[in-house]
Parts: sequence; structure tokens; C-alpha cells
Amino acid sequence: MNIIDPRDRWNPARVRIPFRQGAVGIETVERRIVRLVYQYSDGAEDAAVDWSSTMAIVKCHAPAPELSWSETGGRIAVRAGDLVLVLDRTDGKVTVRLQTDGESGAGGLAAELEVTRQPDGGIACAGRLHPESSVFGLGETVGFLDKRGEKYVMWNTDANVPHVPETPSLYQSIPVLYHFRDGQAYGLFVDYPGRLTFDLRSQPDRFLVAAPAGRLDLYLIFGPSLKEAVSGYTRLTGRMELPPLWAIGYHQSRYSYASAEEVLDIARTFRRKRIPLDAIYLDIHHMDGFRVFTFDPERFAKPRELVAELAAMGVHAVPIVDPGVKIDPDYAVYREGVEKGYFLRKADGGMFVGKVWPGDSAFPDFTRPEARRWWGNLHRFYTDLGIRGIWNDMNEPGIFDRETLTMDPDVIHDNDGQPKPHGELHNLYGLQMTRATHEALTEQLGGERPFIVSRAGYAGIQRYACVWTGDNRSYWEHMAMSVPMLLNLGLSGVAFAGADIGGYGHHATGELLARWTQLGAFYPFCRNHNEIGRTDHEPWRFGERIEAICRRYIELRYRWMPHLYNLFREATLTGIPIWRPLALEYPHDERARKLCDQFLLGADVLIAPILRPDTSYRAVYLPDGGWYDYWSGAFMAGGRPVLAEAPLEIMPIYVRAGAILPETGVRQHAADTGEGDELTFRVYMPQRLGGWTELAYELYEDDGLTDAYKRGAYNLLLLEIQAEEGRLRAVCKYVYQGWRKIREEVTVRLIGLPRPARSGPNAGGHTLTVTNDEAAGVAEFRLPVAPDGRAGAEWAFAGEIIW
Ligand code: MIG
Repeated sequence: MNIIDPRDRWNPARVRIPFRQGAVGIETVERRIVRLVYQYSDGAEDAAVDWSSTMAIVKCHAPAPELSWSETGGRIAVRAGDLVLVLDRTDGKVTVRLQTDGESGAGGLAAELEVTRQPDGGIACAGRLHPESSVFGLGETVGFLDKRGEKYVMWNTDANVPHVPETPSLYQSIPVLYHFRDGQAYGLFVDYPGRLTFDLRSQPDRFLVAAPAGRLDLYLIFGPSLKEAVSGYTRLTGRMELPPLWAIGYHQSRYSYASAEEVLDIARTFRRKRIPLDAIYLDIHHMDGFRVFTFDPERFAKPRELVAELAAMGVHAVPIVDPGVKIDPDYAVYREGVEKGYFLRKADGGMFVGKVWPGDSAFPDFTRPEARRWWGNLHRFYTDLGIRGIWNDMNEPGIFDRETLTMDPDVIHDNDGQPKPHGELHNLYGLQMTRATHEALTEQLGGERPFIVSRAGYAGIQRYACVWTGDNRSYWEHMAMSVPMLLNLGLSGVAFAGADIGGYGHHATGELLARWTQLGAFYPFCRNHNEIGRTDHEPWRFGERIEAICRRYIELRYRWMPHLYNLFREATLTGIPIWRPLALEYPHDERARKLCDQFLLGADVLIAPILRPDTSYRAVYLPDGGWYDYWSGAFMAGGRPVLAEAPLEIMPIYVRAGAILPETGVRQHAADTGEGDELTFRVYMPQRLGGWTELAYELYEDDGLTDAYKRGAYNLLLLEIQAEEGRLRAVCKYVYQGWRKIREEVTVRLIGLPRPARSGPNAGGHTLTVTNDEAAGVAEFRLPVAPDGRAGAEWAFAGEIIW
């Protein structure tokens, strides 16, 4: 048997190792990412390896490192980049570890996998778990942050029943797990879009992954840090594009605002009450008999006027688009789909018909390029009206009249020219739908950034859409569950995600809405939504006290928008999520490892939501270092739990000492500039200044709307602080200028000063006016921004402060 696959002789990054029932293909993807394709052949020995990938994988153009291998008595050792694999040819066991300075495995967490053929023809992959390790990732699942002890089925499901701890499947399937221990991690991504089981329950020291397939395509992603592993996974499956700023504002939805008048009334109420708002959703009642790409002729008679009137208020309309097309010979979309043959068919040739909102419906084959283009072009119906965002729902796909709640397994998908039955591709349906929508909108919006939010998805969904977590309920438990769910989604590549604020099903109370809005104001995707027939829960529905709380936190989101936007940008560049479990930033802190009733927003802000009713205080664990209470400005030493006071008006928030946080004034929507646009850098002083301490924040800003940033139209504004005991210098300057909007002055607010401060002698001729709030330990001053390109001008615009 030849160890080098003759078909791949030319590819030095691949090797194929035959064993008794088949073969395993090994490929280096990157220095620390290796792919293993287990291929079983029925009967025939020496199986050929099918190296094809699903669309989850982003093609990488960098040449992969070469492989080398050697064999000693049934054991094959492969060197792939920085990794060493040892494969036992008789039982298929494989150990993969990171080699450190030529010494294999020193200090690293090794992946030990055993891949076996099951009696039923499927494949199982068992991985050893260290007794002290945690498992993170696995996309959108119920439960806590650490997945040990759980069991999930990756099978996109319209789960309109309460999500409980034993719910096996939700709407998204993202089969990546991270095995994490002692600050070290590897990721395992299983690229199989059919039914895939992750069992972390049956055996205490192993995880089991099972697929009903004769081939299993695995990627091992070594950090060795968790951050590096997440970054590697997002190089493999892609990262989100920068969303338009309005997409990260506050959004309001309802199943359904049932007329144009009602939609306008909601928008006007937000403006009248001065609660910021960027988008309103048009749920299924905007359509004519639930026919996609139509408006109800009476209730939404003048959609163009509606969109324009909303736009004049700075509000975007986001209509829902479901995949099911009503079977109705008088309906153009249906007729065209039939004529062109774009609807899915069963193995026997008959069209697949499933009941959804419009009754009997046909379903486009989004795995077929022409069908994707056709579907995409249909969106001109919306984009021509000025609509810039689309809401994709029911795309698991959810089907009402099937016991399985979805499409029949024998429906045949084109699969980009390699037809396969639905059962093997199920989890790709939503992903392909958002891909069609994303490609079309990108083309139709002439340079404006599209916004798509999707319920279903698979690995790679972040490239096309943001995600909301489906039909939760107005339960305190569901608010609590949204935290680990979003944290794990973030580790699974989906940084842009959120849960329905206030809860979708069941009925919200004022207290629940207040607490949920406090938390939801920091969801990367921030949308309040509600099911038909439930107690209204727009921010003003429970009286003035609750309304004021909601307003205050939604305002805070807008104040923090420059910072949030920077965290979004970071996610586009590194894949590191916006919401982070403490384990990501404090990987060696054992007390922080599994926490998921508190989390980090970026690296510097710790948020500790109140997740139970009638609660006015809670324990918060502050990791090592110093922390400031955002509300009171009080300094607290970290590395210990503290008790936080949290009356209904307060959700505890802490900022890391040494961090700088940019804030603007309040705006009513993202594009609302003017006074609300003034920038303040809040500088949280380290408690001990050992010699000169340097702090910095580099603020990214662009037009927030178009793709001009891709051609350099953005600015990088750097605030640098150098401080020693009693003295501080501040310089604010553009380190890159490619966008016309320039800030000439910023406010610097120093938090945590022991004494009042005043302008120092070395302010380059400038006397800075310093305002002190002695009791709060805060000093504030305005700092001119050094204009770009003026050599030597820098220090002229520096400010010196002494205290
Ligand atoms: O069968 O469009 O999750 O957000 O409001 C329900 C109506 C269909 C489910 C979505 C929900 C949406 C609702 N949809």
C-alpha cells in the first residue's frame, strides 16, 4: 500500500495512510492546524480520500507547511508544521501535540483521538478529556459555559418549545469544541453538516462525536492559548465583515407590528420619549398572505413611504424573509421558481411540499448557484425601496406538517454540482440562504454594508449574517442562559449575536424587562422582540421607572458605541469575540474558568448582570489586578469576590485599572452626529505607578456605513498616556488618516486620582484647564488633537498634568 496518495503526489502538505477498513488523509492547513479525513470503504481496502470541504471552510491561499513522516512498526509519526502526530495503523488511534523547541509535547495539551467505524456503518470519534479540563464552544446550545456532562445533537431545529437544560438541538449547529486546561487549548472542528452528536456525558473522561457517515473530516486547531485556538478556527471558517453602525444600535421588533401606521407609531414613540433606536422589524404580517417579497396591499399599502418616513427619523426597516414560497400559480415568485426548476425535489422527482406560514410551500435549493442568484435578485423588491437589512427566519428549515419539524431526508440538494440528500446537508440550508442574501445585498446596495440576521446557521455563518438565538421565553432562566450561550457562540466564531431582549414567548414583567435591557444593552446584537399574543414589552410598557432604566442602558450602549465598534472591528481582524468568558483573558485563573453569570466585554470591562428577581446585590468575582466600579468610580482590588450593590437601577459594571474607554454623548441613532458625537476618553488610573507607566487606546472610526473603509477610508486616533507618581502626559494624535471627519479636540477624564490635579509646566506652552471632582477622584481636561503630518507638532499639543 502506498502511503502517498498518487492523486496528491504534487501536494506536499498531504499524506494518505491506509489502514484495514479505509484510510486517513492528513493535511497541514497551517503550522498549528492539521486536518484528518477518515475515509472508510465498504469492503475494498485502500480507500481513496475525498479531500473536498463544505462551504464552512475558507480557502486559504498561503502555502501550507510540508509534511514529513516516518514509520516504525505500525506506528506512523507525522510532522506537520509545529505539530507532531502519532498514528497507530492497527487501531486508528492518533495523538496530536504541539512540539516545543523540537521536544515533542513539552507542556502542551495533546489531542488524543480514537476514530472507529461503528457497527451501524457510522463513525465515532472519541477524545480523551483530562479530569481537570473544561470544554467550551459547540455554538448555540443550552446549559452553562463548560459543556462537560452535556450531550448535544447538531441538527438545526425550529425549537419553539421552552429551551430547557435537556434540549438537544437549537437553530444553529457549530461543531467546534475547545478542550481547555491550565491556560492551554486545542480546538476540534468536525466539518459534517448532517446529524452529528457530541456526547460529553456518557463517559467521564472522554468526549464522543458520532456521525452516521462513512467519512469524517476533522480539524485540530492548536493555540496553545484559547485565544489563538479561537483565532485559528476563525481563519479556517472566516470572520464577520464590519457591520454598518446602525446594525449595532438598539433594535425593536414584534411579532408583528401589523400595519405601517403601527410601525410609524412605534418609531415616533421612541423619538418622543428620547429612547435611541436604529431599526424596526417587519415580521410576517407585513406580507400579503405570507408570500415572501410582497407587502399586504392594505396594511402596508405604501411601503416606499413607510421606509422613507422611517429613514427621516433615522430608523431602518428590517423585513423578515422566510425560505418557504407559497404554492400559488398566481404568485410570480412561485411560478418563476417552478419554471426555472429552483425548488427542491425528492428522490422520486416530485417537488418537496411542506406547510409553513403561507400554507403549502415550495423551498428553493440554496445549495445551487443559479437558485442562490435568483433568490438574491428577488431582494431588489426590498432594496429598491431603500431597505438595507434582512431578517432570515425559519431557515433550519422549519416545516410545520412533519413530525421531524423539517424537510424530508430524501430531498435531493444540488450541493454546488455534487448532489446529496438533505439528511447529509441539513445544517447547511440556513447558511446557504444567508449566503445568497448576503451576496445579493452586497451587490444591490452599491457599496453600503448589508445587514442580515439569521436564525439558522452552520460553521462560517459569521461571514454572512449575525445570529439571534431564536424563541426564548420571558423567563429569568432564559436571560441567565443567554450569557453562556452567547459566550460559546463567540468562541465558535459568531461574535455578532444576541437573544431576544425581554424574552419572546411567555410574558415579561417590568422588573424582568429592566434587568434584561440592562444586560441586553451589551448584547453584540441588541434587539427587543416579542411573540404574538404576549404582554407588550417595548421599553415604556411598564411605567416610568422601568422606562427610565431601559432608556439609561440603551443610552449607555450609544455612549459606548465607539468602543463597541472597535470591539467589532477587532473581531473582524482577529476572530476574538466581543463577549468573552473570563477564561479567555485570565486563562490561568482557576476561579474564573467556568464563570458565566458574569463576563467580559472586550478585555477591559466586566459585566455582572442581575439574573434573578427581587435581587439588589450579588457576588462578583474580580480577576487579578485593579478594578473600578463604573458607576461610583470606586477602586477595588481584584483577585477576589466582592459584593456588589445592585438596586433595580444598577447593573454592576467594572472597568480594569489601566484601561481607557472612549465614550460619546447620547445619540438617538447611530448616524445621529452633532453634540452627541463629542468624545471623552475615560482613563482608569492604575493604582501603582512604577516609574513611567504607559496606557493607550487606538480608536478606529470610519463612515459606519459603506465599504470605503476597505480602501483606506478610516482614521486611527491614538491617545497615549504616560504617567508616573504625581505627573502625567497625554498626547492625542492621528496615527492614520484616511477619512475626512477629523476630531480637533477630545476630553480626557482621569479616574482614580489621589489628589486634585492641575496643568503642569511642560504642556508645550498650553495651559490645560483641569476640572476636578475631588470627592470622586476625577480630573477632566480638554486636549487638542495633534494634527497629522506636522512633524514636531506632537509635543506642542501634549498636555501635562500634575497632582
Ligand atoms: O413560527 O415570524 O423565531 O422571531 O417572530 C414562528 C414569526 C415564526 C419564529 C421566529 C420569531 C418570529 C416568528 N417566527
